Amino acid sequence: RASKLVSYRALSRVTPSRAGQIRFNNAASSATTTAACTIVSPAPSPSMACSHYYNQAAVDAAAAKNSVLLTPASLLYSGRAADSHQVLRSAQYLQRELPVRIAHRVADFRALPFVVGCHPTLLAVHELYLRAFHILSNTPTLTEPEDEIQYSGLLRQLLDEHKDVVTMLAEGFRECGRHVRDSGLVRTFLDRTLTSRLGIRLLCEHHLALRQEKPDFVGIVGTKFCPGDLVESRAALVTRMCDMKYGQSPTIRVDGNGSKAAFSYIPQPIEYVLTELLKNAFRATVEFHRGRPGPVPEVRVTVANNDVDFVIRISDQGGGVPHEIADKIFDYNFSTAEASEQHESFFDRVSESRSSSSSMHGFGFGLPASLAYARYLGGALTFETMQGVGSDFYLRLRHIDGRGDTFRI
Ligand code: ADP
Ligand code: K
Ligand code: MG
Repeated sequence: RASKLVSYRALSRVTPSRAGQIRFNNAASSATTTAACTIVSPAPSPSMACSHYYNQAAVDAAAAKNSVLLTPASLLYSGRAADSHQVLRSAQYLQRELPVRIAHRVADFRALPFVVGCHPTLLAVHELYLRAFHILSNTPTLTEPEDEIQYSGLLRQLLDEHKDVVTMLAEGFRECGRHVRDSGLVRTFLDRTLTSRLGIRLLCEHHLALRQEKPDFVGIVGTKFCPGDLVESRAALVTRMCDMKYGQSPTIRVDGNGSKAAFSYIPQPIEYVLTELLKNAFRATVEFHRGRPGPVPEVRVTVANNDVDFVIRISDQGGGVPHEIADKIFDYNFSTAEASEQHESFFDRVSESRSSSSSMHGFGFGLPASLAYARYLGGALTFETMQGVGSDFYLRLRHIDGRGDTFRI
């Protein structure tokens, strides 16, 4: 038991050096030490640096395996009776599964064109994944409840380390995406990286949430999810940001038969998408009506609910999407935010950095990421726009406890 604990402590101090070796802090051999980790980063020689990213037999082996996807129904079912035995089993699943999924991400980074893969910010993300891979694939086999506690601590730490990955990808691709002639390649990479990351985080957060009792939740699945309430709370956040930036904001109206409905769903990804759509609607409304007297027109959100799916429509009177950019708004990194504003714009400092929905405005990631998430959830994100008046964005998602197939995480 003692030796297992020591190895966990050691793992949390693993530092991938620039030259490619994972070094354990020597101090870790003493279980009581509090010494900080040492970062071993000798100046890399180019060949060593490259071999660090490409010579990874363990990654290759894991990447050759298929991942085991779960349905929301199975999360709900297994989570309902979450005693310490179930929680341990959930951790054992993650212990097998996470290295495989992370190895797939690493393989995708390696397959990027050279100029892109060498961008410092993208290389830093690649490195984060490699580090997570080595940490997670070197954890001692989980056999007892105490092991699970240690493992969960590690997961929480890794979730935190990876929280800015989307922002880093957005920044990185903004600078080097234009060097890639085949734009489909970047889109495929980002769609896959973002949705796979979402899945990994959902699984980890589900596991961590299983350990805490939260009313009306089984892990990450809300058993009384109310779309109208979620819209109201995201709108409150976006209203604050909009007021801060422009000194005014549209009021919000929520209606439709689904606004008061309650059913089982995983709120987290919708939270992200709604925030992005509301920010866009608020921004368009305020900018279109700027300089005109009186309050700006409201943003109306309508929720329709039925046995098969539910649809959330966000309607604004922000002047619509101009013809010449209508086919570009779903492209990664396409944005009409002023270049000079892109860094300090309030849209950048979006929702809580704790959530997976990090701030994206100004990077042009809001719509494409939302579309990727909607599709990952087996749904759709579409829009209609009336140039000169405003736009309607429709998010359509299938029920997870309804008939028919659901998505898999
Ligand atoms: P960002 O918000 O960072 O610019 P998005 O992907 O969210 O990136 O949106 C891309 C672009 O689409 C915006 O810059 C804006 O020009 C346009 N757009 C999005 N939503 C709306 C809307 N509701 N009304 C008008 N234009 C919009
Ligand atoms: K965009
Ligand atoms: Mg946006």
